[in-house]
Amino acid sequence: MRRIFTCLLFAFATAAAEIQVIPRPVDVRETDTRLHLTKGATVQLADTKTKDLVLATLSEAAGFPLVPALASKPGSIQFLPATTLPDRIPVPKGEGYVIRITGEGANVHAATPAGHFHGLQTLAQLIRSGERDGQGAISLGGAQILDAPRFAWRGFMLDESRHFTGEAGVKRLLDGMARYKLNRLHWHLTDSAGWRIEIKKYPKLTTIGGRGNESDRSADAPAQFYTQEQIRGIVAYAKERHITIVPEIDMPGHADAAVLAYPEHDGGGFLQKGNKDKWPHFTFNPAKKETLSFLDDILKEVAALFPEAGVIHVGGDEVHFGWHEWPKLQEVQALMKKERLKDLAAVETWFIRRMSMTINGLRFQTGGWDEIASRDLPRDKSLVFWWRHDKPQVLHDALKNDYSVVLCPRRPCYFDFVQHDSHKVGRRWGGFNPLSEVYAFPAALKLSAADEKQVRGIQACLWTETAVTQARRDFLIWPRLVALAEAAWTPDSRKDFSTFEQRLPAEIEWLRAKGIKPYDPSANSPE
Ligand code: TNX
Repeated sequence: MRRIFTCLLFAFATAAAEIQVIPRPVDVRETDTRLHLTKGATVQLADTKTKDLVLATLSEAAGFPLVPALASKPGSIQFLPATTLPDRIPVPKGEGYVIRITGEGANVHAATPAGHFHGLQTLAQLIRSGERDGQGAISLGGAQILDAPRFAWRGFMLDESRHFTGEAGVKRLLDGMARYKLNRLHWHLTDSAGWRIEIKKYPKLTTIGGRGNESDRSADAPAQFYTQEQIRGIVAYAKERHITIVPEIDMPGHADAAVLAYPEHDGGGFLQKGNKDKWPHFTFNPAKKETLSFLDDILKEVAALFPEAGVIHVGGDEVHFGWHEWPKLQEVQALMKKERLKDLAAVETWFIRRMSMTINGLRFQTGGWDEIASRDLPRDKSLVFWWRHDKPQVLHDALKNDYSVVLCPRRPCYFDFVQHDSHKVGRRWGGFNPLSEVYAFPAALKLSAADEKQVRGIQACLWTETAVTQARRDFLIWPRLVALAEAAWTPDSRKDFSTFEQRLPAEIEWLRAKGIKPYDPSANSPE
């Protein structure tokens, strides 16, 4: 009997030690006080700029409105500087924060607005899961939470070209990312199926290049793209949520939509023989001065639209100049002679270095898929995105050669792969990408401490060839992105898939309340 009692007590104690927060915080200590939040509870803000978002987030979590405290009056919830903590508690830095919940109130301490914002997300999750009494008051367990991210880059890539998401869908995605402390949206805005970013100097990029998508290639398909005004709005919306949007303009390959609009910049494509349904893979012309200036002009407008992106991504993936019949060979041979380039691979390197100089000149780092790691770019001004999971050597060489790297290998980070063996719509490659493998990433890579210093972070990528509708995109993204967020934030020592699975259902509910249609692993909801 006594043993049973001890076991029960133990089970209760461990259950109580798990708070309903994703990503799981670094250090949680519970105390035996309780905080009662009631209607009219007040919030003392750290700055008034973010007032509406902070109050809306907390009020949504509580189910009743919270009100801002007057400057002179401390609130039930207070956002305070890091320096106001008692001496014995380590001061949070950067994106980190400390939350203290006592009988008197909940205080969020941070050194930066991003730290306060992440603390806000934790507190909102705690409030939502707090105990309700009959009158709607919420009781929160006393706690001290110390938290900070493992990786600086916690990202998600969205392919807008193959199928277009649009403003409302992107804002909803940003809301979800913010809740789980993700901080980079890598925005794949151009590809062969459609050009989605308005460029004032070259309007046909969107009016012609924006037409259609992977499912509809008819010439009279409507153009789908973001105007510059919409982009500014979305960038500001993301910024308020401490998410940086990093634009990608894919070049020199994946350029069909652009060269359809401006054929004078066509670097020659190739039609795969015997495969008429495939689009030709057009490239930009590396040998034409006007094409390089055209791309410079585009990059200048992109830089102005994303002034705080830090990185402009140039793609650089899957290009092979000169496949099959190549009408541009003579022009390119002239370039090779002039620049002393020995082969077509050297032309690719020359091209990426040339565009990288433009980007660095605009004071951005050059991002690129892992092919750029062999282009000998300036290490401090470049960022390599490792995607070829079947080529681990590419990652190790990039690290050995001192590049900073974002890890997004197809397995398990590509969300166009199915997440359950019963799913049919989506890719597989010697397996698929279940929630548990996304969660466990990147432990299997066995990165050394030195490697990890060069790893800026991790990200998931959604390519949208098969993701035709928003419901489909939601199903592929969620809840895997929740798992990726915990993998990006929480140190290995605190990661635990079984508690994650217990914390997930409440978040599936939250996602549904936002109008998102996630896959539900506990019910194996149908595709
Ligand atoms: C390869 S991943 C690509 C994308 C495709 C993806 C899925 C990468 C850098 N390039 O263009 O969408 O495979 O088919």
